[in-house]
Amino acid sequence: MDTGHVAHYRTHGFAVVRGVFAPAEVAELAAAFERIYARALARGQSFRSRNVLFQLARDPVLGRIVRFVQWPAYFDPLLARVRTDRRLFDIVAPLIGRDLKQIINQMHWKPPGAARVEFGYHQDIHFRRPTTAYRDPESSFVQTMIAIDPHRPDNGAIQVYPGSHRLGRLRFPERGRILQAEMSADDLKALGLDPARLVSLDLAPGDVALWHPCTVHGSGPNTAAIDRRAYLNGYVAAANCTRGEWAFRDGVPCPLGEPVLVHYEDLHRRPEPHYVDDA
Ligand SMILES: O=C(O)CCC(=O)C(=O)O
Repeated sequence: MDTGHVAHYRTHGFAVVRGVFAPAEVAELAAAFERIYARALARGQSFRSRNVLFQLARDPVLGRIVRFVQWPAYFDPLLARVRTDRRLFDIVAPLIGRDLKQIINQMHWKPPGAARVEFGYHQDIHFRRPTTAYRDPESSFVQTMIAIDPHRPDNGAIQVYPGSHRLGRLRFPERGRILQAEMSADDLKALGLDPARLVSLDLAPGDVALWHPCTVHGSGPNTAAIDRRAYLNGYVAAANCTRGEWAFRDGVPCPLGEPVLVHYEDLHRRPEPHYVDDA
């Protein structure tokens, strides 16, 4: 694989690798997104079963929608295979090594016309909790995202702030959960950042984007007539994290077994399936 993305990532805090997944593979993934969306929506309310979370929300335009599903790889063989795909390893390993755990496995949707699907500007590093589980998160974690649909400004593409990975942890204005916050230029200005410097991730289906845990980013509503679906897998250098599912041991894919602690603190106290609040 061309490793040009490594230099770009180190300089700018993000990179795009073009054409990683072939059209037929993307079509298979898109079918999985359809299937899982229908399954999540059929619940009628957000739902958790151990690490798997179906997060629904009420959109002012579309009514009830699914915003994301966490850890679909536990129940879907295709998504399980892709999380340990060699190509994702080849993208991430030059940055954080060959022994990798995974702490993000997430499907994101922004259905056509959906208004309330923004992610306010943030740095992922603030969500690597508990902080005691992570050593040196700045240089140990990489987020990846596979575009399922064309990913562009009008359907809610991610906007990244180049070079912000070198700014350390920024103190964002308190706006509650980022998935309920608008992408506000004022948040950037409050931090002394110039909104004109933002770059929109412009992706074709099958492209993989990656970004650093301190890279400032957010994404807006979908005002287009097409979907905006994306499959996110976030990896961490295993030696620097006591949480997460093994993904690769010395480059060898690790299948999922019984769930281990990732984000859901009550995994062992409340393992039974239950409804949770919508976003
Ligand atoms: O899908 C999106 O636009 C949000 C992605 C994001 O900001 C994140 O996962 O940190």
